[in-house]
Amino acid sequence: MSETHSNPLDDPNANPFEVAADAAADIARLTGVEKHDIALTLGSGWGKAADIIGETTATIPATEVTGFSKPALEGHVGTLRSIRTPDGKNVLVIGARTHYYEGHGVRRVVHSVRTAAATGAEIMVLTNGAGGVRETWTPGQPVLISDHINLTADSPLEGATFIDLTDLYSQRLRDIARGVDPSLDEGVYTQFRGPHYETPAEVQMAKHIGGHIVGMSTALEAIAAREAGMEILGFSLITNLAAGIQKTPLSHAEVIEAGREAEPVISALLARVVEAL
Ligand code: 8IG
Repeated sequence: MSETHSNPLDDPNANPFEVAADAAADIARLTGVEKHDIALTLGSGWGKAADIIGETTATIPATEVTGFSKPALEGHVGTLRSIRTPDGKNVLVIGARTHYYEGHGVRRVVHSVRTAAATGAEIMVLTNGAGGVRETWTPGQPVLISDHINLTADSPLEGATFIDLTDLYSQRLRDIARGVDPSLDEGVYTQFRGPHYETPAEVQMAKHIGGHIVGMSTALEAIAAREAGMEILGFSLITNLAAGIQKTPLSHAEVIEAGREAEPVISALLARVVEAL
């Protein structure tokens, strides 16, 4: 990906919270919405939710907001949208996730979350497409994230910033989601660095240490969201069973296809959950 504009977060002397405050000011100016109440990051398969949560009042290319960059990946949208729900909540929908495997550093990965907090959002909803470790799960199934294991060996926090991660994925918010769909299962999200999928042995390791979902995002974002004081709700769309759990090789095409098929159902679910928050 060629970048014509330099990103302020690439300056090691930049204060990432000041960059996020600048980004939030850009969003307020470009959307005309002074405060957002809920922020929503839409991962693979979840994109359609933006169309049914409410009325889109503004759509901004991510490249117009300080510190954001174009998404590197098919299936990801490079826009930020401001949506007004029927009951009057302002939802900031982030369709431009920067993944850790892109190699721009963890500050760039969590910039959208810090920006969401700076816009005033008290609730951060993180969604993703991921692999399932539990054999009982089937591709196309949404599951709640109950906790995570961060295998990136990195953190978005810098210095002696000791943040409590008990109840990181809020029990209160999971209960609300289950009120909408009592059949929702939940599991522990295990973030690998990627971009390769796991070996079957690595999936067995994840299983043995207590992981149920394998993915390449979300855990680092959740940590930053908690640092910023937000309450977090996490959803994974199981697009494939993890390597060795399913007997066929994994492919990005399969992941996109599973997402496409599940999209109407999980988007409707997410819209109902957002309404209930
Ligand atoms: I979609 O099986 C999706 N993302 N690490 N493993 C990891 N990330 C994923 C997978 C998977 N499927």
